[in-house]
Amino acid sequence: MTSLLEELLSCCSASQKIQLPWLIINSLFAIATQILKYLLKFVTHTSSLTFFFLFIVNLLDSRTVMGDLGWIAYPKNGWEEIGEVDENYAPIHTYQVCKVMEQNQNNWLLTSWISNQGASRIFIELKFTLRDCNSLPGGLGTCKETFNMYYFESDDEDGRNIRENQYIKIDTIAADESFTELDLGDRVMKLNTEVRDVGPLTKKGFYLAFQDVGACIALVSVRVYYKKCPSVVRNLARFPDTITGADSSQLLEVSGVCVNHSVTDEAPKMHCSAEGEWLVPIGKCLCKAGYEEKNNTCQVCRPGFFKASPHSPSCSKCPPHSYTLDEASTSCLCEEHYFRRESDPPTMACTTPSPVSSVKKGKITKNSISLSWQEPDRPNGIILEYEIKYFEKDQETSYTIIKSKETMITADGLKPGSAYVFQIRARTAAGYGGFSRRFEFETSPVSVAASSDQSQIPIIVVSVTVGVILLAVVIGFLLSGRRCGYSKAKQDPEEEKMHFHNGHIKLPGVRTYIDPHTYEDPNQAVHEFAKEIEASCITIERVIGAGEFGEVCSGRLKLQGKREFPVAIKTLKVGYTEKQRRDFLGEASIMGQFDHPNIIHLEGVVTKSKPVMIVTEYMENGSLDTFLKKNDGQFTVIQLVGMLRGIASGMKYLSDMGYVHRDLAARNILINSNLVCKVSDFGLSRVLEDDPEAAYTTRGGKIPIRWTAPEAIAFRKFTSASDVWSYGIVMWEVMSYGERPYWEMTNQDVIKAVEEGYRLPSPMDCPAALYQLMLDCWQKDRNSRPKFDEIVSMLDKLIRNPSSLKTLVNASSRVSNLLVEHSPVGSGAYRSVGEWLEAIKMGRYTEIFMENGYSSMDAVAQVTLEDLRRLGVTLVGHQKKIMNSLQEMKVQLVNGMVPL
Ligand code: ACK
Repeated sequence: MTSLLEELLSCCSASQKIQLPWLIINSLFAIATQILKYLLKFVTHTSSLTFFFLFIVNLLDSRTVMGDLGWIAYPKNGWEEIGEVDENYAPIHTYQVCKVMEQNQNNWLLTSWISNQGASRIFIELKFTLRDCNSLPGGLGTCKETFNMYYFESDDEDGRNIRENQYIKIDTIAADESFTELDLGDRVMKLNTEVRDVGPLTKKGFYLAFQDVGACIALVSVRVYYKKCPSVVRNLARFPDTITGADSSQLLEVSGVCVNHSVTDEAPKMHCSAEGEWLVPIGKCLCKAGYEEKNNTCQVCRPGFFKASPHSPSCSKCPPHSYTLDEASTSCLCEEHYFRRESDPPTMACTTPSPVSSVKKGKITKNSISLSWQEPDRPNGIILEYEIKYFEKDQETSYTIIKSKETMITADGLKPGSAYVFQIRARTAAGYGGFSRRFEFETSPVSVAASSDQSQIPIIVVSVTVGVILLAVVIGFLLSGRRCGYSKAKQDPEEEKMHFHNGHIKLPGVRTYIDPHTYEDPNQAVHEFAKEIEASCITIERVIGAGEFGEVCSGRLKLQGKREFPVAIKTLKVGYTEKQRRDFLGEASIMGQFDHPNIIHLEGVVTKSKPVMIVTEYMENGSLDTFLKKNDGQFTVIQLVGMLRGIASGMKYLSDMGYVHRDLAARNILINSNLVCKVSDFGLSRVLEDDPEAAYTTRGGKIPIRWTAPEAIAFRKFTSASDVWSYGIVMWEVMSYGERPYWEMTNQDVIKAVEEGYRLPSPMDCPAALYQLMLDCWQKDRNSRPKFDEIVSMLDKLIRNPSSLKTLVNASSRVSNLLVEHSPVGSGAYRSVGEWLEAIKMGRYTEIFMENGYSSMDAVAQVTLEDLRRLGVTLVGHQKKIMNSLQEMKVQLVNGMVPL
């Protein structure tokens, strides 16, 4: 073979001709590998788009095998190994064959047995050079520019002697670039890299074979590998090393195991893609009570600190007048002479009693006793309310609690002629004081003189008593509702836990959003729901944007006993009015009530110094709409669905809490470096709620028409169902990478078109199942729209079964679902196709359009996406520009915007 090459390439020896270039390449490999390593280090440290690191496991790399590869070539004069070593004296296993002058070549090169180590899909990367047949002297009719790759599965090494026809063909391998004598002269090496994958594999290993049928090839390296998703800890759950699935589109659902000292909140799961990437984390673990999260682990609360429930974010210092000497405390004990009610939260301070001392009886009837008392001398703060506990004498186990802001109450529904015991205590911001001593009063006895018929007495007594009790129950219920009170007899242990908010009974375990406006003093609401942070704990680093009330900055927060971490800081500009301060902090009062992985987390507020600040978790990738526009076309459908799933899950939480967002839009979603989306911006709802005129004068000036359901625009019917409509618009924004809904149509035209039944068309390349979900969210009848929990389940189903996302909305149904009916584009807007294309900066396609019969605007109106592709408009951005412009023209026409 060498002599043949010498003839063919007359300047150098044959081995030089093939080896020389790949020796250069080998050194280039070494340099490139080093550069790549540094780059990877740099990227993983600096990129805000940190994806999980993916793992490739080599099963064979011919470049790193030190000894004999053990490959077999036959016939013997076919493939031959070049016995060279590199600069480190490591053998370079390159095989070459070049029988281009001889007819009927059938040269086989068999690898040794390769164990697949349990992988069911493996990848083979070949690096090779191939001689350009045309550059060889004439008359070489037999010269080929391809070779074939085969495999044969076997559980052990016995399969070596199998026949050629038992091998299964993987592919014919062709070179992207073949080299000529000229390239060799210039020392230009055209090294080809081809990767093929094989699967599903069912045995323990396999052989590879390379068949040459008359080409001039040097096989420089063969690398066989499989991919796996590497073990990670995410949301406090550990996910094991997971070998990717056999199918190239398969997503393996993997369950995570909660790390030490953590408990399951929602079953943690992630999906391992065929590419070895972890995608779409679902669920999470939480550090159990007494432990807090640090660096993906749960660390014990130190003595003096406690954490009452897995849902509390971190260990807190024991509240005033309480202590704990143990690690992992879930609550703190009150110091001597300090008290806390059993049902008080463990965050409440222990207080010394300031007890109510003088209690006077007022009016007494046979069923009621009125009491009044004096505020304690040293109340230890402002008294927020009194708690009055009373029970029938000697019946202490069954008692009633009334809460009152006044210093008097009337206990009714009592038995006539019975003694009742009363105790009163006051509550300040620091908690409850001790109960007063016991005061005993008696109801009046029933008068029986009025009855003339003695025999009727028992009946009358019974019916009066029953009537009185029923009346008392009804009155009691009405009163408790009206006063948002807590009056409940302790008959049923659950009942004592019941709370009333705005007249609604709140069931135990279901948290409800409390509108900060229901507080007389908005400052009280802020401090109830948000932690006060000392300004000295915050380092502001840079301004990242402008908020409604002042600048938004990024910075770091260092709380005592905690690691410093990045935060976003919203500031209230100087010279604010009291109303602005109230509105600004109102957002914190709302945000502070939420605790969900898809809702932006409030760290706390600074109100005691200036500037007033709201501190939240930092979201590296900022707002979703800007992020998507910046990364147009760069995510897989599964990644986009993962984002949508997160938003839906956050919205489900808000709707369960009874909170209606009213301004759900991609600009109000923040996204972090793990592509987790979180709902933010809890400001607008307040404004709309209170001011009937404000529907059209909210902060941007207007209600967000394009995102808002028709019933909310028409008669301000904002509900979770109207949030679902907005969610559909967010889906559309996400799938179209931040496109503006309804493009440049005016708000009035949008309202009109939607009222007339038109809806946004499907974004390009959108899975049909997702577009259908959008249309469901945009049902005119709000009761027919899906609920957020249904949306979450539906998206979960799609994620679990990615093949269901493969059916895309095709071009023809895109057209039938256009915002307007399919009407011809008239010649009114543009006089010629050229003028139109120039106007949208696509003038380069004018000639192609004209040559293919699209010479009039009417003809252009029929263009579909497929037509564009056929015409050679292959850039997705250009396809979008042209299709969107066409849609706009159609919309404008129907709305009479464009003169015909
Ligand atoms: O798109 P952005 O970078 O993301 O610009 C806006 C800007 O501040 C004004 O709202 C950014 N922003 C707001 N809250 C946060 C946050 N928690 N983390 C990171 N960026 C934020 C937002």
